[in-house]
Amino acid sequence: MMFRLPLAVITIVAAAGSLLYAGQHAVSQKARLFSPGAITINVGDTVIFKNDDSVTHHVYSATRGQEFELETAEPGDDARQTFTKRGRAEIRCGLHPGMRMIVNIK
Ligand SMILES: [Cu+2]
Repeated sequence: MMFRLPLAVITIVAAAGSLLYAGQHAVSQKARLFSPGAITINVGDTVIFKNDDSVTHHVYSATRGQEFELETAEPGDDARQTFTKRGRAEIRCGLHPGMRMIVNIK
């Protein structure tokens, strides 16, 4: 019993630590492009899509297994997506068909 409690505490602290340090990655939407055009992140990381443009933007993925759609974002606003599965997601804007980027999730 002497060993079990400290071990449990260590496990909880480690789990909390990994949540605390889940990465955040900024992607800009500017001049009707995503920038950068590709990023690599870890499972559990969040990508913040910042609208640095003068027009409304949108973010979605129709990639199989990585599907999501965020609310449209006005200039100055951002939209966030946490990626919970390994793989590769093609990110697009529903308002500007030429806007595409890749998120690789390790
Ligand atoms: Cu757009």
